[in-house]
Amino acid sequence: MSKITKVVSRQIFDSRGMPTIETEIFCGNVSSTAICPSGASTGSYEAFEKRDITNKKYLGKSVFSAVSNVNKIISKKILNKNVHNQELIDSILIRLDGTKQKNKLGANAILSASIAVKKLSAKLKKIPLYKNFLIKKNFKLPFPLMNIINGGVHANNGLKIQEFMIRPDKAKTFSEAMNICFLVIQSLKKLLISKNLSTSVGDEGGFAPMISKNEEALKLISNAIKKAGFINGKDVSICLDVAANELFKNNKYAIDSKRYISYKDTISFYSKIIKRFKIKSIEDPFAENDWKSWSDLHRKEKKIQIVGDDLYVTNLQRLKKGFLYQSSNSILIKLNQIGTVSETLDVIRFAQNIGYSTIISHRSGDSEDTFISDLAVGTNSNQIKTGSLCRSERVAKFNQLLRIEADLIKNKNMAKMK
Ligand code: 2PG
Ligand code: MG
Repeated sequence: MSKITKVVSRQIFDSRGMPTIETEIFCGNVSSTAICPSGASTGSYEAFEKRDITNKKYLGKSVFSAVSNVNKIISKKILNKNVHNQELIDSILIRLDGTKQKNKLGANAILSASIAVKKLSAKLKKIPLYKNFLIKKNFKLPFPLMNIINGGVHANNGLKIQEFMIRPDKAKTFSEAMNICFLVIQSLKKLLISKNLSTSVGDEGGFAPMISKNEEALKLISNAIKKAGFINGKDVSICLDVAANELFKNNKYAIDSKRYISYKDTISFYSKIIKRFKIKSIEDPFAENDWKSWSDLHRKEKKIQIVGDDLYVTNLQRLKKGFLYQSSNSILIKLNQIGTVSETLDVIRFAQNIGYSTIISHRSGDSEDTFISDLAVGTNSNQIKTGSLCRSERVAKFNQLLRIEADLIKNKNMAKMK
């Protein structure tokens, strides 16, 4: 039994308490559900998220029209289709919408159906979800890019840089990686308490203390790494997501203070903190259309992982342009930026072929859905960004990776870090 027999969508809530869409797909009495995540710092080339902007019931945030698009339009077209034929189903969804950014049906409507199909296919094959992607053997677990201080639009503390993360570079297994992150987070918590700073958290579970200087956050983190018994830049590296789209005006950037400075001075600022705090990875250092600044930084800081998020928006055309301009060496992968599983896999395949690292990512508005954990392992992506070891919607992804690790060990397929 592999024909889709029923498709049902409903409005539920995400981790910020905002409405989102969940779709359940059935083959007979077996079903799978998928929940669409939602971003706060979005790129303008992302696929369109449909919300009922004129409906005041949920202050313009409800997704009833997207739900209705699944229940009334999408369901009719995918009923009776073979659930294992993901590419065919996704191409039907893409054609049915017919617009470049999925404006008609909404990428949230389309993606919830697309992911549910992928999950149901694995369930019916009776294989773990991570075995239903590009990789068929030699699975590897990803390094967590663990968010430990939140700023930007994910917290209201005045910190300019959106995400301060750590990556446990010396970990040999995923469990060890989690252990290292746990120790650094607990060490940071102690430090914050000792300085009378708040230990409450932001949207992605990282601490959101009332500090407004990037340098202060970086000092706290390098101290926390040291106090936990690790060496910054060796055992554990500091990684950033600047989300510079949010800090860009009139061709200038305000990354480190309220003052807007030129891209050249911004590059000097990056070089300074890279050296001083041994930073290994910077995401979205510049705005989404500022291709030249990206290439200049990439050329100057060859050893640093430069990650395109709002720059590429998981879009093959934009990735190809970035490859041509040599804008970066890494891409952040977010399913809802493009809207279907198949298009996401195409981007991952292309990125890996050109030697980019692929980092599978959550959104700041997320849910208990753990699809991205399986996607990371199933595509041999060497990093995953899914928040901190706090807030159940973030922890759920890490817990799923621990289950996958256990499953691989059970099958004598030792989980190893890349
Ligand atoms: C990002 C993401 C996820 P948002 O910028 O990388 O951390 O944030 O989902 O708000 O775009
Ligand atoms: Mg980002």
